[in-house]
Amino acid sequence: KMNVYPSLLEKKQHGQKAFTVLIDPDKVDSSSLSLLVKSANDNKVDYFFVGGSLVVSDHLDECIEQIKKESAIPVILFPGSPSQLSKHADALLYLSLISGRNPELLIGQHVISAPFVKKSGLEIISTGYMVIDGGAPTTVSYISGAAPIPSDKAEIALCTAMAGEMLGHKLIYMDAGSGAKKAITEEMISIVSKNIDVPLVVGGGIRDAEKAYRNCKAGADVIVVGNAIEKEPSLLEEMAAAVRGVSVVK
Ligand code: 1GP
Repeated sequence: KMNVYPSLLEKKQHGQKAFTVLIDPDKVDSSSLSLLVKSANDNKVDYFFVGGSLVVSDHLDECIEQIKKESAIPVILFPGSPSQLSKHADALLYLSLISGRNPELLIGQHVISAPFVKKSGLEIISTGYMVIDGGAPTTVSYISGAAPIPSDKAEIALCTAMAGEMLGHKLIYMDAGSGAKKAITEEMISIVSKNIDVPLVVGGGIRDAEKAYRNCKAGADVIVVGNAIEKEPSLLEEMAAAVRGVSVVK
């Protein structure tokens, strides 16, 4: 069952980009979720991320069970806190907020939740999580109590990602935060991706297929979109096509 990370590595080896839809359990009900999942199936979305900085509602489990019932697309937990665990998911992004200097989010919460995480049986994907300034405070930047990396300081992002990789993280996730005003620049994506070997996940404030395409060209391996698709579900199709369009066909 532990095959999400190997699938990411394999895509990267073959020059294929992955498109991920972020689902915030607070923002869907079972009928909107059904429509979204159907569209994701039709457009061959690669992964679902489920979670968010704040999950207020208590239907995370239900939401994931429904996705698993209606789709074969792997479900990866993207937890804002250790309470966002579900045994119905396929894998867990085990996030350490390496861009911040809040020890709780670097290691403290991991220590507290380790026995539960281990017992969950989920595939654990150690992820160096980097929050990049998105032009205005986002939920993640506020909740984390940690300064994001300034959007024009590509060299800070670069050194942070390099350190994260050398510390053993299996993924680097650069996130401008959900609903970010400004998405991460291609310049930053390009510098970081050229200097790490692990897959690079990029998300936050991606609103159109063009930006998704340019991010992939710049070196992102996985594109994550939440907000834009929540607001305009028809965007899913063009975005998935744009991401696939960058893949090297072999
Ligand atoms: C947020 O990277 C994700 O953590 C996706 O952001 O909702 O802005 O697409 P959006």
